[in-house]
Amino acid sequence: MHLPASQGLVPRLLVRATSPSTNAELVALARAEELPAYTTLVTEDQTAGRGRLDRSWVAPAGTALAISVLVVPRTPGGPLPLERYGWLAIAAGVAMTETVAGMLPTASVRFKWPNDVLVGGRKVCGVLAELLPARQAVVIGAGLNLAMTAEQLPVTTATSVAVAGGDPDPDTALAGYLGNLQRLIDGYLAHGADAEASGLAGRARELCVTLGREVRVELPDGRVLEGTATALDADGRLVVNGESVAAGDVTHARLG
Ligand code: BT5
Repeated sequence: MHLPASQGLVPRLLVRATSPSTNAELVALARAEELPAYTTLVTEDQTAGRGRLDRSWVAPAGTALAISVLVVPRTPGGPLPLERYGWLAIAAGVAMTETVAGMLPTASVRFKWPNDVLVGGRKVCGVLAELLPARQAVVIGAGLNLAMTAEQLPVTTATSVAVAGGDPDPDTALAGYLGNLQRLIDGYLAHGADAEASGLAGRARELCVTLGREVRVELPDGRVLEGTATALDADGRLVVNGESVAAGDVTHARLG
């Protein structure tokens, strides 16, 4: 893969011809050796991609990017408190939403809390953040559908940059994403993990398709919460019927 625009945007860019899972590979590397913050591992051929809750992420070789970035969050006051980590994954969703919007200027590109990027209501990217407790770091993975044809889409709810009519250039996508991600996360951390003050919360609200919708949230403990999603709270949790939810599967009752 030829990535001239992306090279130099991060301290270390590891490009793999193939990888079982860029998240799994970067987590293993980060455990084994000291890596600089924003070390990035990328491939166009991920063979055992991971979604959340043991689901899988699937893309034919050469049609998508799997990107994993090591984030080592430090605020001016010290390490990032654990409850403030939620904004890091949201920053990745926002960064990718901005990137895809730049590649598809006439499309409706929106962020679906907590981890999806949608084009015209269809999923073009999923984000998976995996915490490394010992190192107080997190690996943030993003799978982006680029050159997939309509026939190659793995599920009917998916789309790709090419299907949406854009130029599926991996270097444009990666450079845009890495630039946006570092700007958003560095700003958030420099403001002492205050998402409101850094502008991250405002940007997320602007792009988030979930707010104001009737939603059904399947919580990890099996409970189901139904109601209107009204806000993102200070920790990046979704507020539904006045209750904050940290992670769950959100279905929009009405998509429009
Ligand atoms: C996600 O999970 O959306 C997170 C996906 C993260 C993938 C990246 S790629 C780089 C890094 N390395 C990894 O191993 N993973 C990360 P979730 O919300 O659980 O969505 C998974 C569901 O999305 C699946 O059950 C399918 O229904 C659907 N799906 C699978 N592949 C897809 C694709 N290419 N495009 C759209 N939807 C897909």
